[in-house]
Amino acid sequence: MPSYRKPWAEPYKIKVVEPLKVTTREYREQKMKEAGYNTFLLRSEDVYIDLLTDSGTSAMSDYQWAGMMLGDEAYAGSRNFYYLEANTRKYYGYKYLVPTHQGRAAEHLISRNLIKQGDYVPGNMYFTTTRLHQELAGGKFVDVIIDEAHEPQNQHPFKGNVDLQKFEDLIKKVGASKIPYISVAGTVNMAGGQPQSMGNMRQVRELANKHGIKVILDATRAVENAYFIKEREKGYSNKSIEEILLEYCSYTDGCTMSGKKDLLVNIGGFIAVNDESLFDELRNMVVVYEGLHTYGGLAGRDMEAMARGMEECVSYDHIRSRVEQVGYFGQKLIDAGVPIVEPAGGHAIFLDAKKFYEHIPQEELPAQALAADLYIESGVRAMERGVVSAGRNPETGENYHPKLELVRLTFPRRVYTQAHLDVAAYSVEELYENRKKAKGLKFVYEPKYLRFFQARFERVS
Ligand code: PLI
Repeated sequence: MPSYRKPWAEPYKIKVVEPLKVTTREYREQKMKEAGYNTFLLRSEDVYIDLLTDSGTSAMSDYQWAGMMLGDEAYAGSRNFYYLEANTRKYYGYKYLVPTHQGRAAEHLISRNLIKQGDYVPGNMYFTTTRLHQELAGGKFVDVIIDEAHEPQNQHPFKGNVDLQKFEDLIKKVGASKIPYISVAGTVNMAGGQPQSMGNMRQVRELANKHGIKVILDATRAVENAYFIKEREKGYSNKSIEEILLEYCSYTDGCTMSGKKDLLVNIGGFIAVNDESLFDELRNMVVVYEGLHTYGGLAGRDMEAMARGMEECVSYDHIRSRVEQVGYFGQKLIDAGVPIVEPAGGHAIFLDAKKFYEHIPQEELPAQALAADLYIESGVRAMERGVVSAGRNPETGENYHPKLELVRLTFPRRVYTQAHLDVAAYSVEELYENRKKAKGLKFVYEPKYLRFFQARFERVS
């Protein structure tokens, strides 16, 4: 027997490669300055290892690419739509499907349909686009996630859980008639990719039922959530990912989906619901904003790739490798003493910028500065998930001050090897050793909506 632990390997081999460009520090410093210290404004060709997002950046399989050739590009009634509809029923269990071009389009439609001016929408932490659509529809988002989710080093295995007491308190305070639905995500992106337990989802359903409140799932990374349930929750270790996913969704009335994550495609999304009259409304509205209800802004080939991605993403070997790759990276940073959100999330590792750059106050945007510095020092691209992403309260105009001030290193599925991860981890560790030299940033341009995408900054003197 060898003296070391049995290694694991990616459950795929590489058929097509895309060369990476290696640049110098001086070059990157110049590019970061030109991009206003916002990693979203860099050109991708200037990035070495791109950990900006796992959204639409995954590698499709040969099976998915083969499916692209079977695109039925009819305006109405494409066969790829019916296949996607059948697979959505099979894997997620919802009766009715409305395709959309991506997740935020689904959020737009569901928010416009269900939320009235003055309503409240509780949720297990906000997500940027989700909350914005709720607000634009006249709603007010209320965070009802458990307190542990806001503590980076808290080891709770299900930091994505809804705090039922907070949910009940809100119902008592504003009345159930002002709460059209609770917005539940599994996993929870802004909390660090943390999962929600099945038991918690079941209890959310029970409480919502008592008051006639709908439960709408953000199913974007529900397969990753199912993997954590299998690994961590009593009674689920012998169930398949498919069984867990179906049970999880069964406690909800419908979902919005960004297919660009779990579903292994570069574009695509949908809404799926069980209620026929809601479906009728959504199907009617999709033709105004997206396209006919059998394509919703997608090409037939995109729907085919997404339907096939659904089949692939529930494979245990796939999802285990995907989540464990993230865990491997996280463990390397923990071993090196770098402060991260623990336990490791499903799609990303989040650096705790408040601790990493202890000397930079939150008003000087430590996470934004850290993401910029990481690119300059190593060519690794990450994303701010702190005060810049949180934006402003639309009523008061004040900045939201999230407890979590994070930098997200996000892993595209099936794209990078363990060697890339080692290089990225080394880069973070090196930056951590030199952290004392770092300086903060200030806004020089701030767009009105989702400011983190296009804002520009300069160094504070
Ligand atoms: O990027 P979209 O419009 O396909 O999906 C929006 C969206 C909805 N919910 C969740 C949990 C997301 O993570 C999400 C998009 N996330 C992005 C772009 C990300 O980088 O995490």
